[in-house]
Amino acid sequence: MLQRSIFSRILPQFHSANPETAKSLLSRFPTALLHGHRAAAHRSTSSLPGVTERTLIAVKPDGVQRRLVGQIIQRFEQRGFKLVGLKMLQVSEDLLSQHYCQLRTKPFYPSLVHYMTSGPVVVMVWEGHKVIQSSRTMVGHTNPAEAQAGTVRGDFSVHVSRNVAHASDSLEGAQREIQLWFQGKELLNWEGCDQTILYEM
Ligand code: DAT
Ligand code: MG
Repeated sequence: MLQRSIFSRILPQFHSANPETAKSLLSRFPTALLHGHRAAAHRSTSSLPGVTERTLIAVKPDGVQRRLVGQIIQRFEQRGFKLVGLKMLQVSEDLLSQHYCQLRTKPFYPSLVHYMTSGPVVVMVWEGHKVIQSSRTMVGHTNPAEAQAGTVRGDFSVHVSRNVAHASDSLEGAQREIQLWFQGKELLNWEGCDQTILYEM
């Protein structure tokens, strides 16, 4: 219906000058496009194994300060992953200590906390086939000096203490981090109209 209304709006002359022509054209508008969202709903991706895998991606304070949020989101969108949660927040030390609970004994932990609480972060949940593994590859090596060009860290950062983005590193890690950063109601289950193009259904 959305497509039908857009079609009607961009060609108003059909309606005013020749309503019958407009009606005829609309009736021939491709069913798959006209009812794309319904078709996708019928062939839900949720039945495909692994397609609803989710991961937590965060743009760290340096990434927000350097106005990299849009470019990082764009990489995940253009890859074909689906954004199901997004928010900006100032992280508390408590949340951060839970997030990085495995690093509490590391010598760099105090400076990591200082850096991560120095300004807002943008935290997201992305969904798709093997999104955890793929997003780790897209974000790149922990140490930007070793990160491949083409990765977020390899393109936008130089030092391990300011590596721009976070990506969950395993299924267990992703589930734990998503629950830590998001309430269930903040995550949206929605059918993308491109799912039948991205996946063999
Ligand atoms: P990753 O973020 O790639 O999962 P990690 O979980 O080992 O890496 O470490 C979390 C963050 O801690 C990392 O993104 C940056 C910081 N960090 C890791 N090693 C560091 C080091 N040697 N010096 C300073 N910061 C470090
Ligand atoms: Mg990690």
